[in-house]
Amino acid sequence: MNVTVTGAGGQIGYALLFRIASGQMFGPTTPVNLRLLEIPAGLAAAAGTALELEDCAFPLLRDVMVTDDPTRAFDGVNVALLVGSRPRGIGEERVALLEGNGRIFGPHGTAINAGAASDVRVLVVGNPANTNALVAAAFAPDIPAERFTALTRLDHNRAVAQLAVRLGVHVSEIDGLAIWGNHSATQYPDVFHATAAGRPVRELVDEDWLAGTFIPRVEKRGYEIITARGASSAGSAAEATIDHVYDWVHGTGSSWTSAAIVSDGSYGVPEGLVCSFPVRSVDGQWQIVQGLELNAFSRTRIDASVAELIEERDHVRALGLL
Ligand code: NAX
Repeated sequence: MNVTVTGAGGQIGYALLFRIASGQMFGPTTPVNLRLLEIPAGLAAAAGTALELEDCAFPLLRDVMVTDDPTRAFDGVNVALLVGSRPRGIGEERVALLEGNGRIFGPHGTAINAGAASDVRVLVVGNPANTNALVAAAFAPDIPAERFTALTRLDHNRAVAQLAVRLGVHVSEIDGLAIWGNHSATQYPDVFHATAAGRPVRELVDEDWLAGTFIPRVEKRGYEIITARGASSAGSAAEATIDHVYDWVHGTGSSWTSAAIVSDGSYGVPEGLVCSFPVRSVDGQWQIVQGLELNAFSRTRIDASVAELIEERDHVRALGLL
């Protein structure tokens, strides 16, 4: 398995690479080659991580390449984890952020299109993740768009954890939760189809708690982490990245999870947007869970997040990135 990690010298890269090399992403029998892509300023950090990877003597790790050349990094790639992105500057307009990231995800899409293996799967972690995935897919016209996804599994895992605490159950007893929309402050964690130890969650919580406590806590958890540790989420982001790819490759069984995938128009989300949905992974492909009834509480919030995605899409389109 050829795995490329962009932004490999950053903090998520550091938390992620060892887990991949140890077998957590593909299981205990699949050897991996790692390609660490960085910009020149990040190469030294990535090279240092490569030394440590060597020192782990992982039985499954075959080869480690460190490079600042996207063409080399994505040649033959099976799984591309696009973590490196340009952070938002202080006071920077959203459109400038989208443009700056377009200059990263456009060329990465082009390099993936040119060199990736025919079964390539792409997961965008770098923010704004949904729209970065849209741009990368647009620059890779020969690769089916559904191979481009963005990470909302961290939001999903955070929501599961918060709900479990509130209801006094273990996280493994929460089922049927979903994140809808954008990986941003407009995301909507939906508990209306969830169960906790087999009981419908909607009978155990009220809308005041959902609107006033649960949803804001999940949406703002990233800020809570930054305030607490003085740096943004890294270990939990890496774990969610592992979870997303593991489920994509191995399947989810009957239960579902959350991932931002290309919309097919389900639930009124415009076709082509990269939007988070409740999803199952079946035969190596994400499928949107169908037939869920959405009440007014959910519909309003999903529509607001989708409106933000449409706005981002229109910005990158105006910039000539789509
Ligand atoms: P860091 O700043 O620690 O690392 C980013 C790395 O990317 C740097 O080493 C930088 O040199 C590299 N980089 C920049 N441009 C690059 C390019 N064109 N090619 C290759 N590498 C490049 O950030 P980190 O904490 O690792 O976070 C990475 C991204 O994940 C950020 O955009 C962050 O906002 C995003 N996150 C997304 C999450 C999600 O759930 N989707 C959650 C965690 C995280 O906030």
